[in-house]
Amino acid sequence: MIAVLAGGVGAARFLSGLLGAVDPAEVVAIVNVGDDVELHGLHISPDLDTVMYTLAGAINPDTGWGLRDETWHAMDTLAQYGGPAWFRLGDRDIGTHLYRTGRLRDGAPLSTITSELCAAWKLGCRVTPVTDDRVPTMVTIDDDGADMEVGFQDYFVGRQHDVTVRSLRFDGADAARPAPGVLDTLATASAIVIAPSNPLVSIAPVLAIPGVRDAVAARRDACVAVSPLVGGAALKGPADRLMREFGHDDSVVGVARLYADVADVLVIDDVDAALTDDVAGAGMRAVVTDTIMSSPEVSVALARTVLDAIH
Ligand code: FO1
Repeated sequence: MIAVLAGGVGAARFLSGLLGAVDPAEVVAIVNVGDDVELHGLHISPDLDTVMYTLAGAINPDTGWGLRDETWHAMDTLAQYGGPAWFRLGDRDIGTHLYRTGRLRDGAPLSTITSELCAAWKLGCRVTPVTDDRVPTMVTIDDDGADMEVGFQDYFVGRQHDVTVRSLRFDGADAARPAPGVLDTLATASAIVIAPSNPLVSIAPVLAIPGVRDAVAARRDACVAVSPLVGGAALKGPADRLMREFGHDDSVVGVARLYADVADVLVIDDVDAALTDDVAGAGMRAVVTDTIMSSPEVSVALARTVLDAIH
């Protein structure tokens, strides 16, 4: 088994390359649920859906989230009434949230529902939330000089992550339990990969579930991380800005310092090759390659390099 700790878009692209490099039945994606949000009475799991839709070949290529060939009639109607339409749910995507929410109301765990959804999309690999419990990421932002705590999607989409973040909290994480199979998978996987996702708001909430960080650290020799920062910048999202705001170096060296206790190797981009020794100084062996997944071929090549780094 190859376990992949995953956030959204970057992780989904990496996973798609991995499925081109190994037997999909060997892959388990362990996905962040800190981004999950309840809106209109619906339970939305953006990272799970981004991974699922990408691996199904159904992702919207323009946005990187949601479904391709989407229509927006429900949101347009909601907006017509003056309802909250800031978080855009496409008409087809709403079907996923209706199914998930209905099954949650029936008492089914999120991991079971995720397996049902992935089976319906005929995915060859396993996708699981890191936990079946609710662990919403809460973001304290600077609101005109005052601290204000908001939900993750309020920060990320509502405010376009264009605000100063003072602190982050994974609400309920201390009491959460890993989803069935997560700890066993981490204990027995031949490789653990930390996908190129935001270390602070995508991977940290995965590692925050009790037992997960220890399980990964116990397999440090089998764990490889892929840097989401390339030349000091995030390809998508606020990873670089958040790294600076939290006092970390906004480079592969800062990423290495965050992961050195759980992973042996950090895969960095060619443009960061000169930082190889600094990554080593931070406690990780650097492997240099093209990490910008601009085509399926690059994603597959990256996945092969990642696996070669520990085997
Ligand atoms: N991101 C946006 O920037 N705007 C949206 O309106 C939006 C809606 C949305 C609906 C469903 C879904 O699964 C994801 C959605 N996202 C949207 C993406 C999401 O907010 C973030 O990309 C992730 O949470 C960060 O990983």
